[in-house]
Amino acid sequence: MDMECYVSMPKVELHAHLNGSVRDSTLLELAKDLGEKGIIVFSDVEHVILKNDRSLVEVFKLFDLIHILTTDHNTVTRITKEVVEDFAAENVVYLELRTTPKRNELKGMTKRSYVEAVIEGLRGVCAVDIDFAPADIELEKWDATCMNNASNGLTRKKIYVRLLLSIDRRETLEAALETVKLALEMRGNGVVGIDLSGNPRVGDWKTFLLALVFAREQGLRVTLHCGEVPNQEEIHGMLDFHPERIGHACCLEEDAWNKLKSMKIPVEICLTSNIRTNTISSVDAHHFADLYKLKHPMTLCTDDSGVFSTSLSKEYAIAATAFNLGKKEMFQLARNAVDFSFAEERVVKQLKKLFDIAE
Ligand code: 6MZ
Repeated sequence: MDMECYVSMPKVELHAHLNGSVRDSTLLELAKDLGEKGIIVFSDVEHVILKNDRSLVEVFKLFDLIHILTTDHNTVTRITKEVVEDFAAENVVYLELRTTPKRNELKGMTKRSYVEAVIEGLRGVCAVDIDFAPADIELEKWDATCMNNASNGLTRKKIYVRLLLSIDRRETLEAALETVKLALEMRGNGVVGIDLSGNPRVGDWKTFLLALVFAREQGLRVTLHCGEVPNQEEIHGMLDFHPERIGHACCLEEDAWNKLKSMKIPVEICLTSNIRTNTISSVDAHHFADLYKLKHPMTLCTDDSGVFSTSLSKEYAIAATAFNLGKKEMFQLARNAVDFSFAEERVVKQLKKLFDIAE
């Protein structure tokens, strides 16, 4: 299969961080602008943005820089629109986009206004049809309009987008609870769940347990970054919490592996991210092969397509080559991801229909 095949195939993205998925060109433009205003020195950050090989430590330093560049309302709206349009352009039909609500007093930004700016970005998507469950639109009418476009020969792409709000491991329990409450309020605007992420060497995941339990009790879906570093006590604790999905699952020792496999928790696999950050030594050594052989539920994801210069199509191409999988297997892998999405039944049904048509 050539690259074009992976691009044209419908795909589902379940692990993409908003600020990790920003185009380099946008970051450079924003950095130039802040450079001209004397807020940063452009020549100091240009090579940081364009650098390709990064350790896990460097990745989190880069996020601190990206957040300086992106955290005002208009920029959050702009990057959301661009990220969705980029995924749609490579035929991602369902995107579960995650982002950490941020407070920035200098910009008059609260966690709520941050999320509102993200939603404004979804509203602003115009290159494709988008369904992000906005509270003020009747969804059946929306579906009908899109069908109408299709039957009138307007071959516009369509993407379903749902949001996860992330808790950063640097936060306090109070801040995490604020994020969960915000997610509950924003459910009508397509927020479907909570993610725990951030530098895995910072903080203790148990700090957030109460917030995660509260999220689950209130019907939000939960995914955790688990096993990006070899902290076996944390990995066991996370698995025992039984999240509905986990991200990465790289550094699990045998008993945790066995636990994960017997619990059948779906894994969000991020090949390029794991290799670039040296979490896994090479693609051949990646646990994808083991999980695939066992038919363990899993899905290919980009993690941070901007930071790691990748795309979901590229991740499919890498997996197909490394693990010797054909077109049929790759299509099935993409289709299986629909079952692990946190979208409502209506969307799951529509996506399954879409895959049936494309087969
Ligand atoms: C853990 C990660 C991550 O939320 O500002 N993030 N957390 N492991 C990773 N693997 C490399 N990649 C990204 O997007 C950026 C934030 O997502 C989390 C980090 O907290 C990062 O600051 P948002 O949109």
